[in-house]
Parts: sequence; structure tokens; C-alpha cells
Amino acid sequence: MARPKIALIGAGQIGGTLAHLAAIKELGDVVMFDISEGTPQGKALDIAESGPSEGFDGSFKGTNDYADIADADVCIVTAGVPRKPGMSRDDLLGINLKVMKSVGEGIKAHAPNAFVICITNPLDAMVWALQKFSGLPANKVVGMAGVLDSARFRHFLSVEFGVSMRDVTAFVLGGHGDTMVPSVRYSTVGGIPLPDLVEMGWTSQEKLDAIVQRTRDGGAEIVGLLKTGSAFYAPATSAIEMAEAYLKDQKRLLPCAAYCDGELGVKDMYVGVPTIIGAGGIEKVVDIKLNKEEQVMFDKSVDAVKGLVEACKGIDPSLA
Ligand code: A3D
Repeated sequence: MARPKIALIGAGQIGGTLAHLAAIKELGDVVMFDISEGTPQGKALDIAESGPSEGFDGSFKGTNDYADIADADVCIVTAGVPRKPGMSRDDLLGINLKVMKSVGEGIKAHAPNAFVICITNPLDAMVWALQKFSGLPANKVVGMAGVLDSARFRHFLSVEFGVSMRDVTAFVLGGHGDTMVPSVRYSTVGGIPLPDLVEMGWTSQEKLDAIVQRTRDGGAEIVGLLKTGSAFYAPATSAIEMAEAYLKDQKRLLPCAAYCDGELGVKDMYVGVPTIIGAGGIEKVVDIKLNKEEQVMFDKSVDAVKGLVEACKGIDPSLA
């Protein structure tokens, strides 16, 4: 059987890391597309040359021609601009919306059956626009943010509790911005919900609140340290987890920016919700019940995404 084909649209920091991870995990043949001439070609060759030492098979191609992504099984989109210190994700909207238009058209023409994972920021609005521009079914176009935000939350919790990250489950809902909602009630250490751990005295409410806030600011913390761009190792790993769930029909339950048609009270929008990813793409949005306090935070986050979607419609009337 032929290896799956993975197209990476954008061969920058995240794109390069995605290609390397896909190679090491032997997920399939990789095509890296970018408008920058030489960058995808150079990275693809460099990664291919790591194969003999690492011991993986697969083909790695860099290109500036959309025709080379033909019939890709998975497209992961990082094309666009990342933020710099002092910028919010929303400041990228105008420039990255134009990029989504060309990427959407490229995917529509050459890889209409792909499972498309968008990473470009501001995430929830960009994945919404990408689905419109590409015309692909909504269950085949998804945004990566929740897996990353949840991984950050899980990491901070594992350090606080002194336990393995593998034993911490958590999820972060809502838009991928300052209003995201790290769900305390649905996050556990070895199955014990966080509020119970506070009651048991294993941590304090103040410490937990600080971890929630650090999770919300997780992207900015790294932008502030790097100064020249944003996080790329963990974002790439998160998207690969989603791609693998699709390619191997794993039925993973992962928080993703998925198209909602009434689930969690959200209509005709992309926002971070629990989903099941398998061979059918987003096979289900898990319609969990939020309590009053969570619903208020979630609604605020959804409103922030709504504002960005309206701004997209204002910039590009074809989206209205
Ligand atoms: P960077 O290293 O700048 O790579 C972006 C690449 O996109 C560059 O190589 C550009 O040449 C290329 N590019 C620009 N315009 C086009 C185009 N029209 N067609 C094809 N390629 C193009 O950035 P990065 O890899 O660090 O980040 C990529 C995106 O991911 C940014 O928008 C970040 O804000 C976003 N990001 C999202 C998350 C989430 O959790 C959602 C996390 C981290 C970064």
C-alpha cells in the first residue's frame, strides 16, 4: 500500500518541525510548500538526509508549486506570519486572511479530499475562513489550538503536583486567545478532578488560579522569551497528534477548533470544543455540559471569536 501523503503548507518554524516529526514517526511522504524559494526545498533535503541516521523511510520534497500537493491525505497549514513581542494574535488577522485565501484555493484545486489542520493565527477565525475559501466539508477542516493549550496546562499541572505528565488530563475550550477557558472541573490527575485535589490540600486555589492564567498566557510567555517568533515545537507536536489520529483512525478525543452547528450553544462557527478524530475527520463534537460559571467564560470567548469572524467578513466581502 502506498504511504499516505502529508502536505505542509508553510515551511517556517512550525512547518520544518512538522516535517521532522512526520519523518521520525514515519507517518508518510512529506511535501513542503512555501512561497519562499529555496526554504521548503532546503528543509526537505535536510530532513531526508537525517533519514540514514534516524532510520526512517519516506520521500521528502520541497516546492513552490501547489500542483505538488496533489491528492494529499493530510494538509497542515502554517502559512502566514507569527506574532512578535507586544502583538496579540488578533493583530495578524488582515495579513493572514489573505494568505488563507490563496492556501484555500490551492487546497481546493489540488487536494480536495485531504484532512486539513490549520495552525495559522488568529486560529479560530483563520480556520473558519480557510474552510470557506477551500470549500471542503466542515468535518475535514479543523484548527489546532486546544491540544496545545491543554498540553501547556498539563505540563504546568504535572510540575505543581510532581507527577508524570502522562497522568494529567486536561482540556482547554473556547477561542485560542486571551479568553480561552482552561476547564478545571474536567481536568484530572490520575482521574481525580482538580477541585478535589484542592480540597485534599494537594494544592491551593491560588496556585491553581495562577496555573490557569499561565496557561492562558502560554503563547505570550514564549514569544516574550524568543523575541523573534512564536512557539513551534509544542504546536507542531500537537498538530501531528491530530494528523496521526486521522491517518490511523484512532478515535482520539481531543480539544480542537471544530465547526459547531449548535453544539455547546455555538452555531455556524469554529471554536475550541472536545472532538473525536478518526478516519472520518471530525467524527463528533462532544456536546459537554458547562456549569454557569464555565458557560459565562465560554460565551465571552465565543464572542471574541465572533468579533474576529465579523472583521474577516468586513475585509473580504466574499466571506459574508
Ligand atoms: P514562520 O516561521 O514565519 O513560518 C511561516 C511560513 O509561512 C514562512 O516560511 C512564510 O514564507 C510562509 N508563508 C507566508 N505567506 C505564505 C503563503 N501565502 N503561502 C505559503 N506560505 C506562506 O511562522 P511559524 O511557523 O512560527 O508560525 C506559523 C503560524 O502559526 C503563525 O501564524 C503563528 O501565529 C501560528 N501559531 C499558531 C499556534 C496555535 O496554537 C494556533 C501556535 C504557534 C504559532
